[in-house]
Amino acid sequence: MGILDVEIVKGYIRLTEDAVAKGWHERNGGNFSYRMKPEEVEETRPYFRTPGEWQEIGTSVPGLAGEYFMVTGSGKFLRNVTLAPQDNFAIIELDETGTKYRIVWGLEKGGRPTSELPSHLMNHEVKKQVTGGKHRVILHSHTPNVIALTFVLPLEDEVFTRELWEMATECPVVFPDGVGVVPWMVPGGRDIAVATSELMKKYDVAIWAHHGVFCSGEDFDLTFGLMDTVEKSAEILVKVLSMGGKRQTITPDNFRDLAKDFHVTLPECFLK
Ligand code: 2HA
Ligand code: ZN
Repeated sequence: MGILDVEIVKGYIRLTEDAVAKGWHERNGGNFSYRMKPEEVEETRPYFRTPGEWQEIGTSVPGLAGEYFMVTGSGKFLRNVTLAPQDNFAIIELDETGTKYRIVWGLEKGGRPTSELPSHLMNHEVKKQVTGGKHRVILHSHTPNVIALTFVLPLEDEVFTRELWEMATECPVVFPDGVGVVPWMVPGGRDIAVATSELMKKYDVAIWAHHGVFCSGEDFDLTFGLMDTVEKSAEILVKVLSMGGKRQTITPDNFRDLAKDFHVTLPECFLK
């Protein structure tokens, strides 16, 4: 029995494999974090090493003080997570102020958590609060079709939500709150983290123009499934636009009927 036999660790690794197989993680592109449950921390604790030094997160997340996260390493290639988990991701612990972290497992050949750690942690902090602790997963992927659309569609939440909903009947059921769009910003810092976490108050999906997507969810299946649904819908839209555009589509009243039968609330701002 080793840490790689622990269920939650197996699940974490499996998601990286699936996301890489999708073509969302070229080179060191994209990153992935999971807010661990206390019992999962206890299951993995026997494998922890003497913790490293406390390091600055680069932002403040007091709502996550003392929590543990599994997180991919900065500059690490997600395709290598399966081959050498201990070198490519880490378990980190946050301090009691929510401003510092330290590595307690992994990244054995050196390195630090993802360059997008501020965005991941600020999203986790918001999602923990607005979902009453249910959401635990943040996945950032470089999904080609969504990225392509950010060069063509207006960078507005209403436009992206409506277009993605129209491309697959299940979309409004999978992400009834819609999707948000962050204009192009320098990645890796606090500013883009603040902008993204602001959108995460309303949405489970935040698109970074000309860069990629952040998805939040309760578990690995739901979060991977959300990213997959959004990207597939974007792929259909790219095909439709390439074939000369829509000749017919799902109408606002169709959506209202769908909402009734599937017991979801679709904000009217997306049905104008
Ligand atoms: O290279 O995806 O946003 C990692 C990233 C940065
Ligand atoms: Zn990225």
